[in-house]
Amino acid sequence: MLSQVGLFSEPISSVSNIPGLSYIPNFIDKKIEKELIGNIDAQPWLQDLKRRVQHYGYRYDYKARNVTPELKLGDIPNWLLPYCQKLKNDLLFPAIPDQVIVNEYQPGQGISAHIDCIPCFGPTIASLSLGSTCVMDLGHGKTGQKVSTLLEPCSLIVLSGDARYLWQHAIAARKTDRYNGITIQRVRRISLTFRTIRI
Ligand SMILES: O=C(O)CCC(=O)C(=O)O
Repeated sequence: MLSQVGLFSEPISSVSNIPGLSYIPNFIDKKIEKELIGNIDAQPWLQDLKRRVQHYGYRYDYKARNVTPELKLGDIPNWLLPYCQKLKNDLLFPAIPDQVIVNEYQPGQGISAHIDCIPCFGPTIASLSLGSTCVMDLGHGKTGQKVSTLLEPCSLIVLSGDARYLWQHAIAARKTDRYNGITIQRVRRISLTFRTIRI
């Protein structure tokens, strides 16, 4: 089994034929990753799910599976705004994202298969990975086709088109992942998922 440190000397671009899925290794560098983790850990965490989360811009109501204007929390904080602006500047997003959810995954924690709320959020969703490598599983709702892709620390996965609307994505609740014949030990992972609100 391999640990996280020095696992891949070269960035791996996940190979996927899913239309609308892009994977950008090293979207940020290690210094920014550390800064982001520091900023995130200085904020209060919500404990209302199995994993800890933070919501910015608007709170997403997991029970109602909805976002409403009343759930506006305020502006995206200054420490997070440059990354929202970068997504727009890099032409990855049609507008500056105005909603971000931070998820913390301790080894053994995951997120169940879902498509991000279609009426709530715009056509592009992107997730920035910090801390740990993990495998994301994608499944086509109609054909049942399955694809697994590796998410490395500092990488960005962008879902639009089919990848956004026809494929579910999930992270299995387990402590290790197997990818290309290698078993990879998970460590603490934090992801930031960027969205635009449609309400
Ligand atoms: O952790 C991730 O990369 C994915 C997060 C996600 O799917 C979500 O917040 O809806």
